[in-house]
Amino acid sequence: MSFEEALQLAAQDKQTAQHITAHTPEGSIASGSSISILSTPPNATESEPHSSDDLDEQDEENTDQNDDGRQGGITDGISCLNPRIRVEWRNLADEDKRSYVRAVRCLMDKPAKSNQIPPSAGNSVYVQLAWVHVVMAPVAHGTDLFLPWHRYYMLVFEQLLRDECGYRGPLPWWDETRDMGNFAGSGLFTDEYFGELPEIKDGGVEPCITTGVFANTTIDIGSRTQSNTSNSSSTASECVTRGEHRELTGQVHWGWVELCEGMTQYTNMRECVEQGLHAYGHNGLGRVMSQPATSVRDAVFFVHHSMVDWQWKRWHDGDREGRTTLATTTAMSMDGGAAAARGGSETVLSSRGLYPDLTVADVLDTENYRICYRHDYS
Ligand SMILES: [Cu+2]
Repeated sequence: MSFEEALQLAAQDKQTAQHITAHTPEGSIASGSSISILSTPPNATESEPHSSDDLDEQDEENTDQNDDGRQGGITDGISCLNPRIRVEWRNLADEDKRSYVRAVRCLMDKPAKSNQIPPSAGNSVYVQLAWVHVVMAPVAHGTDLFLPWHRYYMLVFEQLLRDECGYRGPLPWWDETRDMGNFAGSGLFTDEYFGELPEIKDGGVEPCITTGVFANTTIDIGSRTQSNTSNSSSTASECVTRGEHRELTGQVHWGWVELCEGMTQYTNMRECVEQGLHAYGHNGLGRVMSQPATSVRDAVFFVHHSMVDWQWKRWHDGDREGRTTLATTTAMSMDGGAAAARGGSETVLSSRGLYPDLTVADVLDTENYRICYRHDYS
């Protein structure tokens, strides 16, 4: 989507908003099934500080003051008392940057959890995680589930870092608008961290990543039959290549952030985010990152999607009372199970068993007692 097209979408969005205002006396989003996620949390009387659910669980280390004084994710089972903070890459201490990329690399080197997916030998935890993205790609892109499923996916990723690789630092996000047209200058693409990001001009060939913590990795996801991509230029067993296409990264400007968060309808905002900064960031980083299903092969995926999540969070903060439901989400199957019948905010978000499912309602507000995080700035 070009920025001009996004402006048109914004104009339509405003007309729709006026239309709704004219026909509903309350003037709010017309949804009969709005679910307030802040009201009446389940088991409120039990007030357990920790849920038994793995994904909700806040580690002992993390519910108390950490060694380094960092706090985060403190919840009393009712509200999010002290959220974990996701830190923009440049605001992370060098030591945290190093331990973050090492922890991600650790997921790549760690043998797959037994009896877990996918069922083939020689896989790593990271490949399992990437595989989950491949199988979920058709429902998790181009639909209203794009934002909630990827939020859940980021939480699964964070929990794997903690459980499998002992990571205790904050999850980083990358404010790409600060690097418009020069992603290479972001500080991510150095020998110490993600490795090189060469500029690719017309017809240039993107090299394999041979420097940095992820040098010479392949991330073989195996069969790509479910990857839902028509472009076969990135086969799963090839090296991970990367290159900056500045005609695309040059589109990553702050105007998108404000335009998307100005939308009144969830679906319009989602489309604006997905086809705006999300798409330009992916495509601007070359052929591995531009594959919708298999882009997780490049670990930079996660700092990118952390930024996408930040955009949704900003939108939600614009109207915390009203933006508490995905009014138009219909029932979709994420796992083929019985949960498929439930739609809207009750739609189940699945990681195919890596961690317990959550629902859309669980992740609509990052500052609820279940997921309890926010970003270092908005
Ligand atoms: Cu995705």
